[in-house]
Amino acid sequence: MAIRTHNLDFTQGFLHWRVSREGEVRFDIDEKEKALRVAFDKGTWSITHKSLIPVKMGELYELSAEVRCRFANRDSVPHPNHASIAAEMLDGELKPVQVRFEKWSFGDPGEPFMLTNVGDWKCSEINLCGISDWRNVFSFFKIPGETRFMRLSLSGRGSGEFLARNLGIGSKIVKAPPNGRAHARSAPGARTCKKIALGDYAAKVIRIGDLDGEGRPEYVFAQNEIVGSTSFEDYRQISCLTAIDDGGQILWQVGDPEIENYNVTSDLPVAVLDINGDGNDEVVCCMNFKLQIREGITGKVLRSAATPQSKRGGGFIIGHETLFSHILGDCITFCDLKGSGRNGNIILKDRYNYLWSYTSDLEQLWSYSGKLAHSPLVWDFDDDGRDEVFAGDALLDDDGKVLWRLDLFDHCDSAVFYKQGGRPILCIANQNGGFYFLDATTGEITREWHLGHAQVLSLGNYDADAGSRLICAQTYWGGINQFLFNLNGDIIFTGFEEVYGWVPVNWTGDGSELLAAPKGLFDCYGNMIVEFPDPSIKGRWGAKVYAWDICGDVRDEVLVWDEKHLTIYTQADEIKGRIYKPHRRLYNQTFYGNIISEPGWNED
Ligand SMILES: [Ca+2]
Ligand SMILES: [Ca+2]
Ligand SMILES: [Ca+2]
Ligand SMILES: [Ca+2]
Repeated sequence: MAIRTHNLDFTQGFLHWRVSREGEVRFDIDEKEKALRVAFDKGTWSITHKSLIPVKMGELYELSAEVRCRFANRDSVPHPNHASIAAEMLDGELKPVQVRFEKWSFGDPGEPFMLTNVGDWKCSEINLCGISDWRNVFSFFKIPGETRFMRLSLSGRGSGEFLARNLGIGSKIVKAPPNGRAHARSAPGARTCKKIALGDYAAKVIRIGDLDGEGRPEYVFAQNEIVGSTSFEDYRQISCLTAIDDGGQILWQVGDPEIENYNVTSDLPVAVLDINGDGNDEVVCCMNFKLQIREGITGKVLRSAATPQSKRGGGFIIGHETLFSHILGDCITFCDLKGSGRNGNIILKDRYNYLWSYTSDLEQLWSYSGKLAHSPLVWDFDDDGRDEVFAGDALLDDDGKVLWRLDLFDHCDSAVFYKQGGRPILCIANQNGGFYFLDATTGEITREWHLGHAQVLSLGNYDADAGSRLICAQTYWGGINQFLFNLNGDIIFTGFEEVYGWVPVNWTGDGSELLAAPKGLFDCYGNMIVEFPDPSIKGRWGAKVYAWDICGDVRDEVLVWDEKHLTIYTQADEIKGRIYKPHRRLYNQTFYGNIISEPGWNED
């Protein structure tokens, strides 16, 4: 049912609406387009509906509109040229409703921290940037606790022209599937395989790899410290790297360990892989303005090059990163730009503006500046054997050429790629900009969802009965929610007001995957399927999780760590024969998802 609210389509002009502005802003009704038109130049504006719509906690609503955008300028510091449509949630005193929890009691979040106050509720926001012809947009949300009234508003700032018509607010559009339970029947229980007591070197950033080439993984911890701040962002550097074996013995350490340097709220430039093809994994990292390849087993520097000179770039997100003459480094991603069959290339980036590609000998190849993703998504999009790089706002060919470029609100936190009916599709989580499904050949948007601050994505075989892989997604800030999309881009499950996890785990070996959380494993519909014994959930900064095949058969173990312990959980049973073994690039480890599981079996 649609709610009857007066003059939402602006056919009676501004009757029942109240406008305000600062700077150059002009409001109009465009008779030809039958739409509201706002033209603005370095201005700020809002249009608020006068009705307070009474609502009840738990009700589901869809907010919809047709919009046309003309925001040409990509400069966006600190706020882009944009317009927004939103339903505000107001309490009994008409104050904005805040989202707070007593304590963090959920699974693994899509931000690397576990806050209990995520600010004013904002899950209904439809934020729009760039240039687009008429398109339908909508948000879908659940009324949070303490809300008594909902109020519709439009707002914008910067420079541009924005047209909107046919605003609508109505009832729910998505239903959870009736069974809402996936392949739970055959999941084995968990036992603790190893619990390693950590020293003062412990860190939220952990990397996993076979440093000595004997077949079992070792662990590298990266602590960090803030070395400088600008008005927008802290600059962080790796302060200590420590490699330990699976018995907890320190193999090597560089820098000074300090447990206060455990925490981090972003990625750090360190990654582990056999970059030179000799059978042992190396540690590739940035320390002291050097990009280094270190021998895994000793930490000895095998190769070193100055990190790139810092450059202003577009500054599209939070400003230029030029505090130091060279970059500190933010994230390292391995890929195969040459079709060598080996991941012998390195993508190094600063936090928001620039990325550079390298050979395994640390020769710089090409660079790109744009609205960067936290961690670029590398994949062979066109099946020519060479990886392309989705940088966040552009798809780059293996030689760095821009294949297409996007201009969406906010920046990309996470992306996954797949083919649906032969069509290459990229799904991205663009924070306050929303979730988008794009044709990966052209960059054309085919679906979009405005569900809150869009976070972490992972693609896996989360429900063996679903007939295809599914995409797990979360929102965080202004509300905490979990969603599940099918490959058509339909929402098939909503977990409002809680998150479960996003790291896919090949736990059963039967062809389906579960989601990792510090307390156990969830299915994709939010049911806890496996509880971990003696879970590590008391850490000062919360516990993080990851999946890796560490022991026993080819199924994944789950790593759970905080500042005190690294616990490795494995299955309570043993299986033989044909076991699921999906292909993933888990070595490109990031807090921001990007995990793509491709089906595979141990005997294939
Ligand atoms: Ca090893
Ligand atoms: Ca090697
Ligand atoms: Ca390619
Ligand atoms: Ca295993």
